[in-house]
Amino acid sequence: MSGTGGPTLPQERRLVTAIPGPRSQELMARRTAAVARGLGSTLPVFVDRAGGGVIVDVDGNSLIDLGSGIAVVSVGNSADAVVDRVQEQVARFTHTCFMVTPYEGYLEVCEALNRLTPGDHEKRSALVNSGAEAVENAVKIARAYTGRQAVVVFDHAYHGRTNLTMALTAKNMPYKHSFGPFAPEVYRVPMSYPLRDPDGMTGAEAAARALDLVEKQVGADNVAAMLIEPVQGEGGFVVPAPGFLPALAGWCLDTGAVFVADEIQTGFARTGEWFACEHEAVVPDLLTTAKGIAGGLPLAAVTGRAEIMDAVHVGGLGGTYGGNPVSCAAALGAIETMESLDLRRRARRIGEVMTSQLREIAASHDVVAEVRGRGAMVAVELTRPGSLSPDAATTAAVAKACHAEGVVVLTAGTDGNVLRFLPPLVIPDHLLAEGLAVVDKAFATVG
Ligand code: PLZ
Repeated sequence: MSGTGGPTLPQERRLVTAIPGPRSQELMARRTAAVARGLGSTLPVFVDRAGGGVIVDVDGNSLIDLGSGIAVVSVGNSADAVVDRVQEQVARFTHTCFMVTPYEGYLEVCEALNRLTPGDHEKRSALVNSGAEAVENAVKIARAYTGRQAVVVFDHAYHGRTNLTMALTAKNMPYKHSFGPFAPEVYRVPMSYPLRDPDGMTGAEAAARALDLVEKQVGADNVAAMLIEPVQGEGGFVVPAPGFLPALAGWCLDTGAVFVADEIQTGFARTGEWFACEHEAVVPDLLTTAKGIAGGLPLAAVTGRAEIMDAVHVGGLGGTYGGNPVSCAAALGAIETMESLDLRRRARRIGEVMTSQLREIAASHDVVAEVRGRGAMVAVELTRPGSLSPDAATTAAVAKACHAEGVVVLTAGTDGNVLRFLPPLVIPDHLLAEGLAVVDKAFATVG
């Protein structure tokens, strides 16, 4: 066992002060004085340690983690293999810049990505620092390959906070408000959203609705890339109707557009497969990854068909820190952990437990309009009973009640009315059950 961190922590919920405790409150005051106001925080507690399914704060409270730092620490915080490989690498060298003098760890991560992503065609990968940067690069590559400019995205999409990715992201507040002008040549079309689409609309029909707009308003010949999250993350874990993704991918194949799957939130075993596209046997041309790839260290990637990836001129891709050797070591440790612990299987199991428990909650609280998700990526959407009118206030109140009881849950959705669950895939069964019992109680308390 390495270090004194994550994996050795007692796997228990333990509240020894109110949330936040006095030490966290002191740090919150310093934070207000030192940190820019634009950065929000879901919980006002400061972290001392974390591992497995718990986060221990500076007051000694042990919280159940049902968020994984937004789908990042799927292998748990400070997972042994991540810590070991990072420690070994950090002592050997911390940075040379892959564009100056390369190193093997970068290759090993690209080889793993080329092996694990859908499709057995020849692939190439490029490593960058953040999800937004991966998405930006995917667009650059698709434009270079096709010689076209337009990018098609979907309602409720989230792709990042940089200038181009703000344009690609749907929701104004808080991501875009007052930050324009945004990048041009971005076109938004309707997503398949079974809860909110006309009754019985199939995936193929939802795709036809979107593609008709693309053909009339953009023109098939102008589309460089169609970019989509196979299950939307920040948008509220919207799972498109079966057939939607295959129809879009098929249209891209027919028209020469590059089909890009943004698997930054869904990737790396989260949904029960390595990548969410696999649930419908969709093979994207390009795929973006980040978050779960490196156990918490900053790393992201674009992976895809060799002929598309290699359409870019030498020197056209890069960045000082992209594929940092310490992050690459962490990624190799995370991937090794996912394979050795069979975390895809564990994600499916977690998904079954969460879905059945949340369905029970839904049965007794008519504010829950739907329970949905894939694998260990499950959400409930809250509406005013008997309608589809979003209920953000109750969603926020339930989340707050969970936080007060020491369970970290996140919200999502264009309307802020989705409660989402993304536990670390190594969370022990008893903690998952206890976390969900707290959620149940929170619904009862909020009424
Ligand atoms: N694409 C599908 O989920 C990041 C955003 C948190 P970065 N989602 C969490 C926040 O409020 O900033 C995300 C994603 C999908 C792209 C991104 C962007 O990844 O690593 O945050 O840039």
